[in-house]
Amino acid sequence: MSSRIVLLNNFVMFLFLAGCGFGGDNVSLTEKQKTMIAERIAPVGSIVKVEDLIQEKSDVSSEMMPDKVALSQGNEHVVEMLNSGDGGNMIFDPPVIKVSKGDTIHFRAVDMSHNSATINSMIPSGAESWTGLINQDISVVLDIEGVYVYQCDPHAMMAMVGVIQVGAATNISEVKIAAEEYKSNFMLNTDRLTGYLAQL
Ligand SMILES: [Cu+2]
Repeated sequence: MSSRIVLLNNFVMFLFLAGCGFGGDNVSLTEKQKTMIAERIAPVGSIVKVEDLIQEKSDVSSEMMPDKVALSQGNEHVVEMLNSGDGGNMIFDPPVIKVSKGDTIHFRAVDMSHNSATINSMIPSGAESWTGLINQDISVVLDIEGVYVYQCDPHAMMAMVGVIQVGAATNISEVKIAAEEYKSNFMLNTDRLTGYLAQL
């Protein structure tokens, strides 16, 4: 190929580029066109930072965690003994409560064949146990701080249990260990007690 043809090729290429507006001088845009171009080249969607993704992920996992139970107001609290409630069959309602030291809990025999009785391995040391009669209301005053786990004796195998936290959860680690062992008695609702304790 001769050098003349190469030069000619370069010249043609120059004309082509100039015609396309890359020459510079003949490019003049109206404000509207500039705005349109700016909109075209603007990033699509919002910018998501890695930290935000991590935050979102932890939000999702916290949704899967049970809600923590808030301190019940007042000094007297009612727990109903039910055949069926929001959380399933053979259940105390509410199953988990946080109260203040010295508060009274009234267990109400709303449905038949239930009672409320403490489980000895899962009450604070020095606290008094209680054993209600079947079909009878029972009220207890809780003066010792800590976590109390109680059950309905006829439905213990169905994990008809309840949890009361009085003041600070001083014995929570002992109760959690005992609960892991105790849940081998459950034939149904085997994770109920673990779930209840996680709400404290
Ligand atoms: Cu029961």
